[in-house]
Amino acid sequence: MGLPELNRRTFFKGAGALAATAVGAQLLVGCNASKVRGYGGSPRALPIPPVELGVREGNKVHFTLVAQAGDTQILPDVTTHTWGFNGTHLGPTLVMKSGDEVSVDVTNGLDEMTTVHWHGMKLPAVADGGPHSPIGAGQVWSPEWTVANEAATLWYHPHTHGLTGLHAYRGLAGMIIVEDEAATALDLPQDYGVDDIPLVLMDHRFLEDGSLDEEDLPDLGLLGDTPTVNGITNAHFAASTRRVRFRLLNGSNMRFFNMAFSDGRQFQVIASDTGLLDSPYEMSNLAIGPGERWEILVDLEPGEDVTLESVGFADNFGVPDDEFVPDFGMGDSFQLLTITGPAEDAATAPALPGLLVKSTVPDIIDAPERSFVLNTFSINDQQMDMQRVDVIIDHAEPEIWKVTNDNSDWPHNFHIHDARFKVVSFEGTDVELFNEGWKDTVGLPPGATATLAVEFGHYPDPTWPYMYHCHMLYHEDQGMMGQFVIVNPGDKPAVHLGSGAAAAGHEH
Ligand SMILES: [Cu+2]
Repeated sequence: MGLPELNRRTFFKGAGALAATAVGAQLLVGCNASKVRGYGGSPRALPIPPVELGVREGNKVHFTLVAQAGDTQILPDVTTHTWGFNGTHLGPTLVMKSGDEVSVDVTNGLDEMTTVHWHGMKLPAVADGGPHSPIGAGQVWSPEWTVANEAATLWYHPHTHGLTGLHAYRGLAGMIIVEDEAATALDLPQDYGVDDIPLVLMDHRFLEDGSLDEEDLPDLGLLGDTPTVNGITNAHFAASTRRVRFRLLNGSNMRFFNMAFSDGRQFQVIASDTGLLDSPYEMSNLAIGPGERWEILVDLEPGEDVTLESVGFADNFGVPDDEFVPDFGMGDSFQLLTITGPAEDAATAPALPGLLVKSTVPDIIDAPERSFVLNTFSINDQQMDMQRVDVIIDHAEPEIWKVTNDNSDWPHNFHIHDARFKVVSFEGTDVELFNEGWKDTVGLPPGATATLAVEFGHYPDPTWPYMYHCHMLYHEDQGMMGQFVIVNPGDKPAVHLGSGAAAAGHEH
């Protein structure tokens, strides 16, 4: 005697519409209109990942990271078994300066192997932390490099062969803030945790007992249904200033967020993945795919309430919205962070700087051009092979990489290690993505071709490869990844890559 199917559907549609107007995400719980769950309980203060300045002596700075397991209160009234660095969940924000000589001791306190990759950093491949740099349980890995990057928001996360998604999902992820003198001199909010706020965006699925649901969904892997910010649901930020800088990091496995404020207000985008934009761009919504970062400024009136949301992509990110296509969640809408404005007497925000950095574009006249065609779980019809070199770069100049999403109904994206790039053209799709500035990861709606002018860090080494891959982590773990080696002119890659000698059965 249940409701007729038609009525039930109508009811769900109505509930979805209510939730979409942000009357209350609570309504979403147990409702099928959206796959995304609302928040349980009352709002909790946004946790700010601890800042880690390292042990500094001049421009030498040493960091210590310990990967460990523990229990964390992601949900309001139950604990979840998670992984983290220097804590039970996520990791500290590492702060380093351009030109610093960095060393890190990464101790693996877990009971299984993992790796740590410095996403967005130009650095020698042996220090890059890809799948060739496993850290066994109880082992310590100690990479060193000099920070060649300009001021930017980068991050670190595992890059374990076939297990990157699961390890990140369990909580191994942290932010890196690179500072430089030019950026510090700008009149931008830069008081960490006060007006300069890291926001690590993720999504998870939970079982009844609060533990993480680690079952891969067909084609979607660990796409979550419950959004978290800095490791909790239903986070609230009480601003103390009228202008706030949010450093957005999409640390999710598979989800594209479409950031907007509940009242549609405009905000200023000031930085992309790997550095400041030439000038602030006023936007009212902004896509951020897995692995990407954006920095935004938002102005707040004293005492007001506003919510940072992810809203459904109007065009469903170019993904057909039908029963034959997996639901990548492109139409989902949900609240991420409720925000309260500052006190009445908070100082007025200064005028925005008109110019942030002097824009440069890589010189790509006569640059070598390569194509990468992404389809389902392969790139150029091949899947990841730890001992195959896909690309040899034997020079220090920029290259043109033409990257195509050849699937008609799946989204992908593309990340290049040891590099920064500018998107010089974006074709083959009606989806409009904001692609200004230096990036290391670009979103690819179905059919899209992004032409990238890529600058690589030049650290010739025939033995250690770098990765390029889809940063939708289930895709990466299914083999959607290739390897490039940077060598001196005329040199060839080593016969056995990285720890390949051991892998091939040779004794050291
Ligand atoms: Cu992909």
